[in-house]
Amino acid sequence: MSRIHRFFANCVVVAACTFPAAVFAGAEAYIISPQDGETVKSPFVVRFGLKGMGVAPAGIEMPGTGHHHLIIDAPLPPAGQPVPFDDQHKHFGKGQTETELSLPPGEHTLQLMLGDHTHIPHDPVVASKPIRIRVE
Ligand SMILES: [Cu+2]
Repeated sequence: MSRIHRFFANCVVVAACTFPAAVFAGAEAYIISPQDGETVKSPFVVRFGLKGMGVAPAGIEMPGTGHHHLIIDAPLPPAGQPVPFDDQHKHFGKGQTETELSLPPGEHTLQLMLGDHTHIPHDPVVASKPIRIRVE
């Protein structure tokens, strides 16, 4: 086990690392699918992409990690406070990197945002561009 792996393993065990939820340089969240402008049928799968940081379950404090939030038909929630829990703000606190979604027919926007172990957006915010999709 490398030193860095051992460090992260220790963090998981004690879940009490004192490092801030640092954002790694160049961190980027993006929606792999569907594509911007795509027409889909419910239910459809949304795949989450993340570069430069890692995914960790909610509650696990580890530098350079977070969990995904899918923002549906809503603007990005405010910085510095927990992401709301409702139908427009879905949390993937088990560390999921995809989800199956059913939305009513029509135009919708989807945006991905990373949050830390307490569901607070990173600073600076790590979020995808919003995509527009059409549900048949
Ligand atoms: Cu969350």
